[in-house]
Amino acid sequence: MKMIETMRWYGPDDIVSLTDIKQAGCSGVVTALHHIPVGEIWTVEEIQKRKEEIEKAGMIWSVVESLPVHEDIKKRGGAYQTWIENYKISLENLASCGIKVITYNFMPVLDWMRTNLKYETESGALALRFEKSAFIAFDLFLLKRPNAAADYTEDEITKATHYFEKLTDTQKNELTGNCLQGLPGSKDHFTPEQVLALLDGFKGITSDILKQNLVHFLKEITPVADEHGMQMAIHPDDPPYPILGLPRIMSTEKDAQYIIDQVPAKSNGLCFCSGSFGARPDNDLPGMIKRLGSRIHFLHLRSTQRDEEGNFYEANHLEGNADMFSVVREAVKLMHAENRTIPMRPDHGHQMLDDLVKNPFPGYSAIGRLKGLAEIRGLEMGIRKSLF
Ligand code: DNO
Repeated sequence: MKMIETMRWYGPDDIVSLTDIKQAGCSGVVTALHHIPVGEIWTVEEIQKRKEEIEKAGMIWSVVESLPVHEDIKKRGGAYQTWIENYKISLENLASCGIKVITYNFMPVLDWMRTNLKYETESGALALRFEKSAFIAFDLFLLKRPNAAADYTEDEITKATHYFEKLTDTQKNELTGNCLQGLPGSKDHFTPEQVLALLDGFKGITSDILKQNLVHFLKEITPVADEHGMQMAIHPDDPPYPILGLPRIMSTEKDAQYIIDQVPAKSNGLCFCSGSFGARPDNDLPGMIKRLGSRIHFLHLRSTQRDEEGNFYEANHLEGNADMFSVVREAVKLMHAENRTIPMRPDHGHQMLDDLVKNPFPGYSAIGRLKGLAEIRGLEMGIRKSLF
């Protein structure tokens, strides 16, 4: 049993083409209908159109990433019941087109967060980085979130203040732009005003409430997913801890286990992202694969390099803190034990070589991902041949 190799494709506007993905050796594509507003129904017609485009390029649409969850569902307010009903219809429509692995996340307001999208690594290739002082400086002095200071220690605030004092106006704008990236697949940025208003909408939503809202959502949608033999794959929080005063509830093994215990439906599982979980030293990545086992429906393979201050950057796929050998070995063993294949994608990649003069979606350049995929492919083959 071998992992199904895929790459993410952001659709027709992506500068990385389906031909590029095919040449990287992928049999599958991971994509979403990014042009459909969050909450609206994905029609069979729209799904089919995208599916045919992928099949014409000689691959299959293996995984949806993401079928996004409307913010009202996360708050269990507004028109959340309508959005849940729409979600179920989108799932049915996807299933009727044969697309059955669905990634989503339950991070309020923002998806992943980095402070630097062009961090120069030792080789000269560029990586995504999260620097704590930069983020705190953004929160306190650029976003100016009310009461933000209460979330940080005195020492953290002093460091962030020093950091901020050294920034030029251009650097301040860049930091704001990096932190306010729009949702994946969009080239639009949020404005600080928009984000402050969205954050305000989550006032009073504690981590416990958000967890209950996730459980409620899963209880609603998993019967539909089960009926159609689908696999729901929740993506972990990135970074895996609360930010901007928002709760984050999918950051650890305990968090994943909690939703599985609460909603044991067969379809309820996760997208195991070694990069997101791995940004926390207390997440034992290979152990998590072993224990979460059959609940792992999709793999994002990437590594981060952390430092003691809580900063991290995205390392080469086989380097950094994630023990990629053990991660892939556990994945190989899991597939063998359960006699199934798991789709995986090399998550992110450095911006390098010819991609340095292009403008790819952050983390999704062609060459860096190609390199990551090739390295992981070799690692997997070596492990498989040595084990079985
Ligand atoms: C970042 C991605 C995430 C992921 C979503 C899933 O590169 O891994 O944006 O797609 O969180 O819903």
